[in-house]
Amino acid sequence: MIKIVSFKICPFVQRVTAMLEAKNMAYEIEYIDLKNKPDWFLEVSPVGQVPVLIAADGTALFESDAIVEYIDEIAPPLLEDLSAEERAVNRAWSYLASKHYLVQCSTMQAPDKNVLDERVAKLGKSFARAENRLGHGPYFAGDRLGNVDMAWLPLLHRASIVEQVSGYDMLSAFPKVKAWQRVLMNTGIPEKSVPGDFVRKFSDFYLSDRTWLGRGANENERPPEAPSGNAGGGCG
Ligand SMILES: N[C@@H](CCC(=O)N[C@@H](CS)C(=O)NCC(=O)O)C(=O)O
Repeated sequence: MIKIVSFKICPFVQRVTAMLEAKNMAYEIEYIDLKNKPDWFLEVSPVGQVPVLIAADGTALFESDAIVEYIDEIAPPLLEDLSAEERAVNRAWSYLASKHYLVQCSTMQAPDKNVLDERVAKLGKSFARAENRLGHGPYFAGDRLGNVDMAWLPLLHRASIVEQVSGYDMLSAFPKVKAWQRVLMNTGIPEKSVPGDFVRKFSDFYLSDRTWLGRGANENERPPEAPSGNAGGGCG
């Protein structure tokens, strides 16, 4: 069986597990501590990063782009009968999402409103591109769930948690993206692609007292406290 080497709140991992869930593929998951990487992990991961996918024959794959393409090759694609050009366009839209995972991570870690606004503006450029490209939905490609949906899912899932916990909606200017977010949340894939304690781990890290979002986006600003440990670490 496929094994995914994971870190609980990593969006690159979630992109991979979301694909596996969307395709109903069985997999095991092993969580590691990124602050104390085990030797066996460093031996199989040239870059020392998660996700790593250990294939059934023992081959270790790294880099989420390559892993997702591998998953697409070993199981029927979510969208069948796409031309080479359509597949390439979909990969490009997927890369656009994954290039912004760390931008979103750093946005959520903004210590004050000014920094948050700067980072949200950068992140918003990618949501604006999606807004311009989305059609009538419900999914990116219309009525069928596809790879692009799975690449954007970590961004949209995390934006949803931020909104629920802090009241701050980073998608408020993008009605089509917002509708897309609702549809993807309703697939159940967001919850299935993360561990049971995801919201707590995620909130402990990104929505703690050291971030503006964590101190209550809708409340008066209090000065940030000095960082105190970091709840197990995050991605960016
Ligand atoms: N380009 C990589 C990025 C993966 C990545 O940044 N993973 C982070 C966790 S979210 C990581 O393993 N960080 C540990 C490190 O860089 O030492 C991919 O797409 O798989």
